[in-house]
This record gives sequence, structure tokens and C-alpha cells, in this order.
Amino acid sequence: MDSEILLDLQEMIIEGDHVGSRELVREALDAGLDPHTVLTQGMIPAMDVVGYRFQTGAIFIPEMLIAARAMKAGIALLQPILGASSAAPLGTAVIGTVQGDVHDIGKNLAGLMLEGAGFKVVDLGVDVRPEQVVQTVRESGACVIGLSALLTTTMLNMAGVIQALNEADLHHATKVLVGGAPVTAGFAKEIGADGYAPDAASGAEMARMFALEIRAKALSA
Ligand code: B1M
Repeated sequence: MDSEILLDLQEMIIEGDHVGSRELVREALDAGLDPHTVLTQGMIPAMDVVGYRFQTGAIFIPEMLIAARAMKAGIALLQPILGASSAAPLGTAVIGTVQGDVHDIGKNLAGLMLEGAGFKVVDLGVDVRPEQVVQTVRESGACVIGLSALLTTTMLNMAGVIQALNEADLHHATKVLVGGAPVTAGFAKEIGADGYAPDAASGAEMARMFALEIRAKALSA
């Protein structure tokens, strides 16, 4: 029964039915399914199918956009649950999808999980330039930056953000986490990021550790 709902939900997202997607997320939650299970087993795999169909020429950009809308409609229902935080504020996290890239579903999920972990999140949106990150970190005193990239071309722009933070002498006070489908731990190391998150939940956990580390250092200084 549970797996049937999750399979139906995948189908709704693949077909781009945003009304059906919302209804099935509601049904899954009413049936007592764990919101993380709904997300990771019912929704994210649907986007992999959509990506595969696009890659093989079975669908085109409009269908990808419609599927993304159905995904977002479902996530909107999960938002109050995933983003709910019982923890004391840990600090500020700045997030954004790097320059040249408009994919925002993974970045939005990362933001939700960071909120759930107790961060105040400043979301710079998509197509974010390095200077925007630098300015926001300066203004907000953020202790964590979460960067997202979905294209093999734009992931290279993550290095530009780190370079800009180094030049502004801000990297010592803030940790940079990178994520997104083409990003790897090796790539993160290569560009001087402080961490790589394969998914939004582990990103939030890593960010929490970083924030506590920074707080402990400040207390002992
Ligand atoms: Co695009 N697209 N797309 N697309 N798109 C991909 C990424 C692609 C793999 C599809 C494919 O060919 N199989 C391919 C990239 C190929 C490559 O570079 N190797 C691709 C392409 C080619 C393109 C265009 C170039 C197509 C064109 O115009 N010819 C174009 C580029 C536009 C641009 O950005 N300049 C384009 C456009 C689009 C749409 C606008 C139509 C739409 C995006 C809508 C939106 O986001 N609002 C779209 C979509 C929907 C996809 C796919 C199908 C789905 C992406 C997604 O949302 N995945 C995608 C195929 C795929 O990924 N399987 C594809 C679900 C999401 C939850 O996963 O973002 O990886 P993800 O996030 C994960 C983790 O990576 C991690 O957490 C999440 C899970 O918990 N994570 C973080 C991500 N960011 C993090 C940050 C953190 C922590 C964790 O910080 C702390």
C-alpha cells in the first residue's frame, strides 16, 4: 500500500501533474509515511527518470519544466514539516545555485534541511555571482555557505565563489559546502571547499558540525 502511493507519486511527477502530485503527497502523509521517505523514495527518483528521458531525447525542456513544477508542488506540502526546527539558532547559512545555473530544486531542499537543523537561511536564489555571496556573507556574518550546481559546466563556477571569499579574507570565518548531481567529494577538495554533501540531509548535518566547531573556536579564543 505504502509503496503503491510512492510509485503513483513518482508517476504523477514524471507526468508533470502538479495537482495529482500534491494530492498524493497529502495522501502519503495522511497514511503516516515518513516525510523523508516520501521525498527520497517517492519524489527524487522521479527526477532521475525525467533526466534520463531528456537525455535520451524522449522528452524536451517543456516536459522537464512541467515535471519540476509537479515536484515543487509536492515539496511545498513537505516544507512546513522538513523545515520545522526545534533547535536553538545555530547561525546563518547562505545558499544559492551558482552563476549560469537555474536548477533550484536541490538547493531549495538543502535550504529546508538547514532550517530544520536550526539555521537562519538566506537564499540568494539561482544564477548567483561570487560577489553576491561575498556581500551577503559580509552583511550576515554567515558561518556556512551552501552552493549548488547541476551542470558539469557551472560546477566550475563554485571555484570562483571560493576564490572571491579568499580574496575578501572571509573564508577563514565561514565554511563552504558544495552539492549537486555532478559534484563529487574529489571535486570539492580540488576547489578548496570545506565539504561535499551528496544530499540535503547530510549537508545540514555537516553544516551543523561546522557551526558548532566555529562556535567552539570563538569561545576558546
Ligand atoms: Co536540467 N539538466 N537542464 N533542467 N535537469 C539536468 C541536470 C541533466 C542531468 C539532465 C540530463 O541530461 N540527464 C542535464 C545536465 C547534464 C550535464 O551537465 N552533465 C541538464 C541540462 C543539460 C539542462 C539544460 C542545459 C538543457 C538545455 O537547455 N538544453 C538546461 C540548463 C539551464 C541552466 O541552468 N542554465 C536545463 C534546464 C532545466 C529546467 C529549467 C527545465 C529544469 C530545472 C527546473 C528547476 O530546477 N526549477 C531541469 C531539470 C528539472 C533537470 C533534472 C531532470 C532534474 C534536476 C533536479 O531537480 N533533480 C536533471 C536530471 C537529474 O538530475 N537527474 C537535469 C532533483 C534534485 C533533488 O536533485 O539538485 O541533484 P539535486 O539535489 C540533490 C543533491 O545533489 C543534493 O541534495 C539533493 C538531494 O537531497 N544537493 C545539495 C544539491 N544541491 C545541494 C546543495 C547543498 C547540499 C546538498 O548545500 C549545502
